[in-house]
Amino acid sequence: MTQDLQISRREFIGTLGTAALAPAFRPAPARPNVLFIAIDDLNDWVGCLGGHPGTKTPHLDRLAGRGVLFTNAHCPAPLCNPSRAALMTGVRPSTSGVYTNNQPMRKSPAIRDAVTLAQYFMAHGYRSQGGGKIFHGSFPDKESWHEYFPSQSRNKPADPVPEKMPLNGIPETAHFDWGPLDVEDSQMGDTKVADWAAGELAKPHSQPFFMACGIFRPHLPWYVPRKYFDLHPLEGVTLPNVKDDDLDDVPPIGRKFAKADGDHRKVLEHKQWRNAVQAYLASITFADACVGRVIDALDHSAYAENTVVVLWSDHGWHLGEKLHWRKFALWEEATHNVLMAVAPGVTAPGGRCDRPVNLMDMYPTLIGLCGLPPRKELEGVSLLPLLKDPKSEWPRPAVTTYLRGNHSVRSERWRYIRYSDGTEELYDHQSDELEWHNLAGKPDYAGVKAELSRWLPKTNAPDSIVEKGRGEGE
Ligand SMILES: [Ca+2]
Ligand SMILES: [Ca+2]
Repeated sequence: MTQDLQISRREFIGTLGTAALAPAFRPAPARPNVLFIAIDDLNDWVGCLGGHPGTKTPHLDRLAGRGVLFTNAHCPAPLCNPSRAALMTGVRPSTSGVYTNNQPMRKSPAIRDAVTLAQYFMAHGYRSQGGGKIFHGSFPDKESWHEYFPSQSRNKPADPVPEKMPLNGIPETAHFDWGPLDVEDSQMGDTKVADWAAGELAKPHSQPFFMACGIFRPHLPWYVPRKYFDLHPLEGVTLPNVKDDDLDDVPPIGRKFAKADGDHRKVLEHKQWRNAVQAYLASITFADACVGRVIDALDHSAYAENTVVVLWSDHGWHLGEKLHWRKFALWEEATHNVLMAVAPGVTAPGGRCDRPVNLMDMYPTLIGLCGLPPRKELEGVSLLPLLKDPKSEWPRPAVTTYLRGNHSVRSERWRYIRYSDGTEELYDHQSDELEWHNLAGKPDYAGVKAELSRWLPKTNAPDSIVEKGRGEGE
C-alpha cells in the first residue's frame, strides 16, 4: 500500500507537469477518464435486462447499447453498506466483517486502511470527484475524494416530501411509503446530483478524472414527481409472478430473511401491492431520467471519446417474490444487480455478457482499463477479457454474502445457497428462473452442490464494529 502511494506521488507530479503545458479545454492525457454512475436499490427491472414488463428506462438502455451489458451480475452483499464497501475496497464482506448497514468500513480491522478505488485513482494522478450516494450515507469517506457534492460530510441534497405522510396508508410505515409529488424534477435531490455531474463534465479538466455520481432513487421512499407515475398507469401495472407456498421448501434461516409476516402481509392488508409496483417503476424511470442528464452532458463534453463509463446498482430488490420485500436475502431478486460498461477502444456496441460477474470485479477492471498497476489485495478479478469478448470462457461464479456465514453462489446455470447452519437451497435457472423449486435435498444434485461449494469463502470474519443507531434505513 505504502509503495503504491510512493510510486503514485511521483506519477502525480509528472502528470501535473504535463497538464500545466496543455492548453485549457484539451482533455488530458493518455489515461482515460472514468465516469462511475451508481443507482441505489435498482433491481433488474430495466428494459434491456427484461426484468419486468412495462418498465421504462430509455437512457439506461441507450447506454447499455454502447458497450457491454452484464446480464448476470451480482452484488457482494444484498444491502447498501456492505455492498458498497466491498466494491470500493475490493475486499469481500466475509473478509472485512462488514455485513450490515451500521458497521462503518473504516472501523473494520481488515479494511480500515484500505485504499479505495477512488483513492487509488487519486494516487495515480486522477482528480477524484463525487456526488450523491457512493459510499453508504452515514459513512462518507473523505479520504476518497478531492471534492464532494453537496459536501464531504453529506452525500445528497434533501428531497421534497409530501405534506402528509404516509401516502400509502400503512400505519407506522416509516420510509416504506410511496406516492406522487407535485414538484418539478429540479427540486429533487437526484436531479441536483445529476446536474452537478453535468456541470463538472462541462468544465475544463487538466487532469484525468474519476467522477462518481450516485443516484438515490429507486431507494425508498418512492416519492417522485407525478409525471413518472403517469408514465406507469396503475391499470397497466403487472405484479410479480409469485407462488404463495414458495417458502415451504426454504430452510428456516431463509424463511426468517423473507419475513413474510412483515412487509408482505402489510402490503396485502392495505391493498397496496399494485401501487407499490407502480411507485417502484415510477422511481426507476425518474432515476433513468437523471442518468440521461449525465450521459447527455458527457456526449456534449470534451470527454465523450476518452471516458470509460460504468453504471451499476448496489443490489436487487424484492417486491413480493418469496413473500419478501426489499433486499436482505440471497435469492435472485436481491442479488441480481445492474452492471454495464462502455470503454472506448475496448468494448464494442451491443455487447451482452451472460457470464456471472460480481461488483467486486469493478475495482480490478477499472484500474486495468486505465493502465494502473494491479493490486494483490483485491478479491475480485478483472473483467477485461469479457469486455473485449463477452462470450469468453468464464469458470467463476458470483458469490454474495448476507450476514455472517450465509452465502449464495451463482453460476451461469445454478444458484446454490448455504446458510450458517449448513442448510441449503439449489435452483436450476435452466428450468426454474423464478427459483421456486429447491433441489438441494435431492441426491442427484450432490455433484453440482460439491462443485459450487468450492467457491464458498474460506473465511467468515467475525462481525466488525457496529455503531448502533447509524446507517440503518438508508
Ligand atoms: Ca442500496
Ligand atoms: Ca420454493
